[in-house]
Amino acid sequence: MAVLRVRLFLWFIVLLAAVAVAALWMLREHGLVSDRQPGRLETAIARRLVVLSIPASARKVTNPLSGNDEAWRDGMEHFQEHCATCHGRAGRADSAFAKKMYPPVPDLADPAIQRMSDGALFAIIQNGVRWTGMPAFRSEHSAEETWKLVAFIRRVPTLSPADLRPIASHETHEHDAPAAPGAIAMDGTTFTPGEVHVTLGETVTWTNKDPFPHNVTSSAARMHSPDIDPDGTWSFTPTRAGRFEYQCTLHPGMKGVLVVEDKGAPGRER
Ligand code: CU1
Repeated sequence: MAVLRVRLFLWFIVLLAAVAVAALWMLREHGLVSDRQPGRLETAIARRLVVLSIPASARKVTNPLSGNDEAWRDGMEHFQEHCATCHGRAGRADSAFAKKMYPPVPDLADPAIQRMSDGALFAIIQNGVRWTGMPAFRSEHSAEETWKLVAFIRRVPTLSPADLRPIASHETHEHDAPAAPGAIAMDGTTFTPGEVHVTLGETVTWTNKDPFPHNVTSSAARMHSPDIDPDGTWSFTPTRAGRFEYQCTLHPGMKGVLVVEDKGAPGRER
């Protein structure tokens, strides 16, 4: 018995040393850059560890809103506000950040994610995942809101563009007066609408609906906003006609187009 134990212990040490050597080798080969894709083994082990870290009792809980066919819609609204920045508007990890983080942001339609139980998804949203970019939302999302998010995650694999669209129109209804032609929302790290046409002399107003700052920058249009805080607005009256691409310098990939038409000189705007 004792011999067996010593043997097991020795094997354990050998295994540990092998892991350490492999880790060191990887560090020297690739450094700690974050825009690499982890290998399949690493992904599988990490996902397994995440699930194992959730108490079995919590994992077994099923979504109390599973009978509610509309819960995912509320979840989607919430998702756009808090999660889309990293997870993408449709949860498909197509945001500007997704592939540049380590571990990368998972595609929520991935079978490996969909196989997780309701309770596991709930726990991940509430508690976050250490050593990843996933924050703990416990203090901001009530249990009900979190279950709605879980309902939305279940919907991700079959989500259609039409499912996503109503929210944009619905949101402008809820939060604001009817959208003026020169009104642009900054929502989910996206300029909406992405392309806006105005006439020279008209004022354009950006409203930040995200919980973090954005700006509006285009040197061609001589347009340089300060960082616009959540719920803040910024207005600009173009002084020259043309088609201007602009962006938020805080979020590479967050881009929009402003077309300023000079009605006095038709033909020039195109
Ligand atoms: Cu931004």
